[in-house]
Amino acid sequence: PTVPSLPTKVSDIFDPWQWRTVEGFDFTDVTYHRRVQRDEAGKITADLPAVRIAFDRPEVRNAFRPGTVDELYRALDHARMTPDVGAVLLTGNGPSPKDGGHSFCSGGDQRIRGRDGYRYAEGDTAETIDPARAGRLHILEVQRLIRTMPKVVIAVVNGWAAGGGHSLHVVADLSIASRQHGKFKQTDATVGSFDAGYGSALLARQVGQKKAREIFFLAREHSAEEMVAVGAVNEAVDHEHLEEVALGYATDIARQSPQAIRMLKFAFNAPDDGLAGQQVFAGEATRMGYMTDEAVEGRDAFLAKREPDWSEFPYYY
Ligand code: S0N
Repeated sequence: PTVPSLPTKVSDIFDPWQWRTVEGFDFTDVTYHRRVQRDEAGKITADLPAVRIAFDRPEVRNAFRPGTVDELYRALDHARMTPDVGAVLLTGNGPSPKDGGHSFCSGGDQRIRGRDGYRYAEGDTAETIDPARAGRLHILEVQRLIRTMPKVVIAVVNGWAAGGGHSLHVVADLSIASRQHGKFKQTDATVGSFDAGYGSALLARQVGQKKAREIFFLAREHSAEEMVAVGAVNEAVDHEHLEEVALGYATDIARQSPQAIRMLKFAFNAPDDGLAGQQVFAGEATRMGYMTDEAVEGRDAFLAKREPDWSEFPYYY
């Protein structure tokens, strides 16, 4: 029977039964779904702690134009601020209606790029573009959000991960790839661009300097299995089971302590993120500190205009 609350099937391996569309957004370039539990009739009985955010431009191998990046940021930020979401699946819809090609993301839309200010919306011209919005590589803001959000971001690489799309999988916490269609190609240098931040340096942390340089300098195609072998991808999975396996990851993540997960994520990040990484880690530590009787004593003493009494609190546990 037709279940009215089922969302549209947005990709060949998207299972509408698992999801509801997150309302309140007018996205055109990405889709945003929340995982749900349904009863036998298909009625939603609970939200589950995972979301799915997907590029939705399969006709251009899910390249992102400026508006795509804005939408992606908004969806990720919404997921960041949703307290009962612990995992984000980042993937690409498809296959392409034009030629059946599968893609995760092929990076920046090369038709809307350049020194004339790449942050054009369609219809903008050099005369109408808001200078404050021109020429910003705001996909880097998305990378930082993925890196600093206290949730596990899983790149579900269903097809091509190229250029800036390759970098997004690198910056994700975990990557799972389609054995048949997951393909990796770092084309930045081919088109005269270069991700000199996470996309390259973090990749080198993952696969070693020589391999990372090979991936960038030669811009060759790499299979999912090859990427597993070098440590850039966690698992290669038969295409039809890719999202199912990703949901299994999300389910296992949801079994862990949220606090432990975010402290671990920020601890993994900290050595590579320098003081910015320390700040994120320390922010969480401070938040936890505020929950102790000791911190409450400091606050209460200030508010009561008295000296704090630390006698209850040892220097060593
Ligand atoms: C992904 C590749 C390897 C797939 O090859 P395949 O399967 O042979 O498909 P194609 O026939 O090449 O592609 C099918 C159709 O899709 C279009 N298309 C593909 N990728 C893009 C793209 N990135 N931009 C625009 N269109 C794309 C093709 O043109 C084709 O269209 P039709 O059917 O009309 O001919 C292969 O496609 C490939 O190599 N793609 C380019 C990958 C690439 O170099 N990406 C850019 C790398 N740099 C970055 O991402 C940095 C970011 C950036 O530069 C940027 C640019 C613009 C705006 C913002 C940014 C930003 O950073 O924020």
